[in-house]
Amino acid sequence: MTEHPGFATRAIHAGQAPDPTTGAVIPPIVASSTFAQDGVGGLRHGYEYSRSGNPTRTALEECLAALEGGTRGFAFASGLAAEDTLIRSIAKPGSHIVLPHDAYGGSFRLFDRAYAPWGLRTDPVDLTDLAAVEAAIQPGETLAVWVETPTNPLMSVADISAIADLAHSLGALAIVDNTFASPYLQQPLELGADVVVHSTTKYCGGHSDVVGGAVVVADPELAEKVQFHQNALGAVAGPFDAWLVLRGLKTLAVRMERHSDNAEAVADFLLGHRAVSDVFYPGLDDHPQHDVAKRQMRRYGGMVSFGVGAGEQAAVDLCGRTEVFTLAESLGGVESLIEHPGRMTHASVAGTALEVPGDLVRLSVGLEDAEDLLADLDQALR
Ligand code: P1T
Repeated sequence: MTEHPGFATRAIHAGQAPDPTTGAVIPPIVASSTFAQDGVGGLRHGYEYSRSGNPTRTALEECLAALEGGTRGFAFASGLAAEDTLIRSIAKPGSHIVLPHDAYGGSFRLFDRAYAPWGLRTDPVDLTDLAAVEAAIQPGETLAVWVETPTNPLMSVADISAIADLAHSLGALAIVDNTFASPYLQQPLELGADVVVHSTTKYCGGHSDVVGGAVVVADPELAEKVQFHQNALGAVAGPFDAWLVLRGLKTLAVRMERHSDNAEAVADFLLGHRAVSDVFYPGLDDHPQHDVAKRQMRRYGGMVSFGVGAGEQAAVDLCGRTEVFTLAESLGGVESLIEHPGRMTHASVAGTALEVPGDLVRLSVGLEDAEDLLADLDQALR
């Protein structure tokens, strides 16, 4: 490869040199759980057992590290498994973590319900308010600021470099969940963050056919801790899953361009519709953090949320009336999806500080023809 290959070149080639034995251009799915040794401890290419390391997973991990500009990448069985392994690599009982007050419900549930009994302390904060973030960081106690940007489902945008600077000045790490933007649209490590996490189930995989997660770290010492815990906890990506994500990554750049084109058209359409009260999309000039988004994102991605003026029941009914948009959880695939966060993806945070508005509808805008997407929304809103 050239000395500084571009994003699409890295997506197609990093970690994926043709197989030295057969010349296979695409990394094989190495379905072996174990690897023959030439005498005790005589490992052929460093592989001994597929929980510790697997060649297909290595290809994905190297590609992820190259795309995020990190030292090491690690692939997991799901986004939440990635988050869990990262947190258990760095936290101990009593550790304090600042969370976004509008994070993905499953991430909040992990911290609030699974970790709280183990003594981890968290504070949900509006990450768009830097004074509030500063006030929430307890110097010497706060381990990290957990950033999700844009957030799921309200699409608020946090200033990654400002938060990383603030966190570092007070002795904390900055961790960014980069799932909504994908590494193509946003590069948190370059902006000063220490760690990136992904649900690779979403844009990285890109075809709604795999559940996976990733951690990419900048610091080699932290990488060693994550590597130890990846093996010790064992929630690794299987070889077939790793292969699917790797295949998805090859087209990430072109997909994100088209997702952004289509989502911009959808956001503009919704903005002009009388049944719609609010449109949440960072690409809109009147999005409250549009300037920050413009600075740190290449484009604004495929996720659009909106409020239905007639209220919660109207929002729920609308979700059942679309035909091109499929009513389903998840996001980031080639096909468009619609969902009601309050009753679906974010039902687990009802009654907490993270409860989402009942009239909110979330769209994962796919790669279909834009005019078909607009016509579908138009008939459903009528
Ligand atoms: O589902 P999983 O691969 O474990 O990833 C969890 C996760 C982490 N971070 C963000 C920002 C996410 O959106 C998710 C998963 N989200 C959905 C399933 C959803 O429909 O919003």
